[in-house]
Amino acid sequence: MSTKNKDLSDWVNEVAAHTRPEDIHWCDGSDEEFRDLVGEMLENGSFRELNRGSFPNCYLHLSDPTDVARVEHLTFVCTSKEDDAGPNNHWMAPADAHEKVDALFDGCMQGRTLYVIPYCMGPIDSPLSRCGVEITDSPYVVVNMRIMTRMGEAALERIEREGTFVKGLHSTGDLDPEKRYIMHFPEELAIKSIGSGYGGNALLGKKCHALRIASYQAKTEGWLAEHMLILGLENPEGETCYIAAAFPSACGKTNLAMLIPPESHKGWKITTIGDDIAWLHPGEDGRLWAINPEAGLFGVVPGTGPKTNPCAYEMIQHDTIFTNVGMTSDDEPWWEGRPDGEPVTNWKGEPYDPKTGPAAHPNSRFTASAKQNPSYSPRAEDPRGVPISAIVFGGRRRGTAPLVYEARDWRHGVLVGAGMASETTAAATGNVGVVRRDPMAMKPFCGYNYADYWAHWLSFSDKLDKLPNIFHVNWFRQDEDGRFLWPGFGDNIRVLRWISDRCKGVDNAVESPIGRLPSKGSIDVEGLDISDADLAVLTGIEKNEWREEIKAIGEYLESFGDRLPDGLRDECNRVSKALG
Ligand code: SAT
Ligand code: MN
Repeated sequence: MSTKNKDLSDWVNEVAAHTRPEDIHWCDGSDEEFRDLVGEMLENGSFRELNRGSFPNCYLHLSDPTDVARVEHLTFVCTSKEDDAGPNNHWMAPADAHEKVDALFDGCMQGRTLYVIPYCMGPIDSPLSRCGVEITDSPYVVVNMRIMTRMGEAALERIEREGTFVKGLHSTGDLDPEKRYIMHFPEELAIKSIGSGYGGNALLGKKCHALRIASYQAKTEGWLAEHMLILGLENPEGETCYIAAAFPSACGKTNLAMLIPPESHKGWKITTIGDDIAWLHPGEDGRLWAINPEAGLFGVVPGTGPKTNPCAYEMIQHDTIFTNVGMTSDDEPWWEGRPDGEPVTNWKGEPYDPKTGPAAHPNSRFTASAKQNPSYSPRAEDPRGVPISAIVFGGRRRGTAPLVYEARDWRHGVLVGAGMASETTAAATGNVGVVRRDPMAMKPFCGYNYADYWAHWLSFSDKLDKLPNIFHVNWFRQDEDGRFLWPGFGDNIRVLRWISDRCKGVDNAVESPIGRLPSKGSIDVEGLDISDADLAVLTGIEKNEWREEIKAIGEYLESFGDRLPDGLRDECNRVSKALG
């Protein structure tokens, strides 16, 4: 296989001359190709077959122990002007960045196969989808990209028809953390990533293309690329309300997108369109429409069990790639939160000893096709996408942020998103549990200056006739002793119902300086063991805390200087005044 597209064939030849692989393989995305690659990896030991009887077609990959998460300090946005990348990104001049990584790519594929992966982000026949080609020397990346994207022949046909595609060059290099860089060139629609085989650093269709490069493209083309799940909330009458929700990595997007309602909620159903990324476009009807650019899930494994996330638990019993979990004596995958089995080896392949840490790495992942999810919505394949009624922002906050509140209008909603903060998780290397600002959950993923990004968000009030309502939620409120005040998981549907009622104009809220809070009795807590006092804390605000919070948000926003849109500054001042 090769291509009629000259730009693509020239690029592949140029990369091959530079990286000097032994072979070149054009991926067609077939079952046979997948089986061959798996076979090769079983042979060279980078895959282990898991128990054929209980986990059919499941494989375990253990990464290099220094290569288990995204590396934000080694991730760069390389625009010609530093200010275009903004203080939210690490920046390098494009020429310097190319020089730096090109030296590392020199001869790096000797003795290896160079794989050409044409892929499409979004349904293959959707005008909202965008294509890319990833060149990699990692068969692990190929098999993951096959699950995560629409990969192979059909994507190549679309690329040949359209002519444009994002160029992503990847090599695992020698996995030396000192020689690891994830470089983005938004002006060239190009990515160069070397030295890591980990998901977010290596599956270039995901965070690198569908968020960093796409957010930049979306800015110029008038749409939004967001770190959001998309779910359908279906009521007993069969009506569906589509909700897009942004939370930082490892804060429960996958769980929320696949929620199973508790017994008390007969007739209610959640269907999943996407669990991580949403591309949002203004539709001809004046509404905001969303597609999920991905075709699979790359989810956190620990904590996945029949109680916390029954859908994910079911979907990973077959045809799944496990990365960095432990293993039982009968070759089953094992992770903290799996209700049965016992680990004998840990994620490093060593004998398991609880004294030396967990069996599964806290950021261990599963890769599985979205279609294996029992709550999968066929609307995920709809080329038009789904119409969004509500946008939800959320973080992991011990204090301050109530269970749920609604922004008074779009401009206020943009402030709510821009003011988001969350405790850090194991999805990126660095300290865990530190509160940091993570506007719209895009801190690691916005491919341009946040100030320009907020201005772009604000501009949607002119682009749409029917703006989605905007909300903020926090499932993680704790008391002084660290006890969680809200049960979370399946019971979060109670909050989603309040949100969907708000979108319909139901009178269920009271005004407060920070937005609309649930009125007394408006959140259904029937069957929950929750005290009135806890509920009051969850649905109320502490004005003093919020004065501090708004002050901190204002200071953070001002750190973006002159580029900060006036609308956002004015809105912050308005809320600050309202708090008195
Ligand atoms: O970036 S990953 O795709 O590896 C997962 C995440 O951090 O959201
Ligand atoms: Mn994510």
